[in-house]
Amino acid sequence: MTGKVEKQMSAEHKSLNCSLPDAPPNGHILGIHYDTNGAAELLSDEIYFVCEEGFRLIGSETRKCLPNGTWTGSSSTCLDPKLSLTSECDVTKCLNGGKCAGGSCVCGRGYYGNSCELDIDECRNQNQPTTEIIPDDVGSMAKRAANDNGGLCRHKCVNTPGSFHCVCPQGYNLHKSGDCRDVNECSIGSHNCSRDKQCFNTGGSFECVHVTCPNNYRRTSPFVCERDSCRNANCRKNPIRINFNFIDLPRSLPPPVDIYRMRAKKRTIPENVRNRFQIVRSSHPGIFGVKKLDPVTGILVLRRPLDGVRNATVDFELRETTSTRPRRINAKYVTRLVIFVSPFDF
Ligand SMILES: [Ca+2]
Repeated sequence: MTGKVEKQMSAEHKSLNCSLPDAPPNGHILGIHYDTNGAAELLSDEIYFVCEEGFRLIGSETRKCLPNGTWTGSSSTCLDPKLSLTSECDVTKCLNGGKCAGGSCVCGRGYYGNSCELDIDECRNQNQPTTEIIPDDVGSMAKRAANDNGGLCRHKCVNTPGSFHCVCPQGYNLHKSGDCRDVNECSIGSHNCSRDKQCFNTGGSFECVHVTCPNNYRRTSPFVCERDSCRNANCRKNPIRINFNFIDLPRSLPPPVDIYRMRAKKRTIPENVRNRFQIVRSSHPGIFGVKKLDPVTGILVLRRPLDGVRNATVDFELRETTSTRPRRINAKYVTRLVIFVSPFDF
């Protein structure tokens, strides 16, 4: 039975308005309900083709009705394995590598239409969350890629006649799965950092980093500044040590996320001593917060999205105090976190 089917789906779906294809000879279409008047109604936006026993399905097993009134996939045929693929073919009719079977064209990968004259735009479904509406004709590699990252390509999909290819931004290599993998410029030596700086790899790029210690501090290793001996009380209020750490984050990190863990060197502390973890300086107040995991461990947490932030600096302090009166600060240690945010989600 053929006819035009219309179905009003839930609010987020548009009305389905696809012409129902003919059931293949020696086969059936599933996913359609016929009322007592013989009117067809789609049970969902998908239909399924099955062949009678002994016949082999050629073409799409599943087709989905798109909002523009067309079906994904290509026409389906139930082929009698006893018949040759070309027995009834008009070889000039099926284009782009399509084969004729049962009087109609079974299209090669990347094409659809009665004569396989139409190119499947694989990139149209790039951002769909599942493989469901990717035409069956798309190769299994593309489907695997779609499963990996919700689209055929991680970054950009370029449709071509009968196929497609993926493009990555500069600073990334394209993987065969369609994923974009960061180039580590620091390990392959393609960075241009001068000798007095260190290369730090980031998503899509790299940074040349250098630590300058504040006055009255001495650099004791590439990323550690230790306070010199103090001559007055004011000096003793400054942190004993400043550690520098560099962090690379993707743009769309969904908060809350633990960013950095700070542990006191003293794993056990006397009863009258408390460790306090806090942010004492931040380039982006409100975006980061602190939680205390246990008496000796504090965690810097991303509390708000990084949208638009490219670089951030946070001074994360461990303050050791006496908990009995008179309260006294025994020591302060600061970790200066320099955070680089990738312009992409990967
Ligand atoms: Ca990089």
